[in-house]
Amino acid sequence: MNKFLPAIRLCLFLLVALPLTASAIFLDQIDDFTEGTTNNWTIGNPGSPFAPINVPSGGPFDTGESPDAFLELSSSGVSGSGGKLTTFNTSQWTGDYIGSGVTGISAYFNNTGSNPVTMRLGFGGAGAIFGTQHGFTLTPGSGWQEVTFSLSASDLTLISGSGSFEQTFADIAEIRILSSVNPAFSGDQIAATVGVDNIAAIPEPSSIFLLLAGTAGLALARRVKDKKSLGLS
Ligand SMILES: [Ca+2]
Repeated sequence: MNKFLPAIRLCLFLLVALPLTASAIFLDQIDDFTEGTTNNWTIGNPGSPFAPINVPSGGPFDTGESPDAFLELSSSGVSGSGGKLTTFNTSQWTGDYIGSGVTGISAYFNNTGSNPVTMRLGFGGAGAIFGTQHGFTLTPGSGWQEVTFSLSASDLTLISGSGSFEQTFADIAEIRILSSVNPAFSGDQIAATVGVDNIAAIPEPSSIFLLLAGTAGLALARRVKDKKSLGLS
């Protein structure tokens, strides 16, 4: 056998497989920052003192013995790079939200700075930019708070562009985490420090309810069947 054959096969496999495995949203995906990286969350300027960093301990589920890493965002509040609390991701949070059934994003935030922040998400996709209508205001010293952003059309505000909600969320190119008093794609200029963890792609609450209702219905049906088989009903 050609001694280079395994290497050639590997190269061919990578050529075929890599584009398929390249970043795309899927239901239940989660960024928990255990790998020690920023999971592709960036401000586009890695050299900036305000670039997101991975903090190895102090996350929401830190037990001391078992450290919990998280992502820390910071901003200066001064005009120029790093002035606004905004981070973006053009990797694993891109793609078809509608086709993958992702209709919500949950995350944990911790305001460790000295100014209140209002956390929101922004989405840039095919033909339009949307921002979450509801923001979550966290006062300094908030501790870790879990929040859920609904991605229903009625819970999103069109920021710019003319593409529809359906077009945009079928082909998201960029998502942002930001602090802004109003729905936006770029944060307010603010001096802030915020911890982020467990950013998760979830189905809408009504889907979870239906799933639970379905499970409860199955359990009930099974009990009735068991009773019948025991001659109890
Ligand atoms: Ca974590």
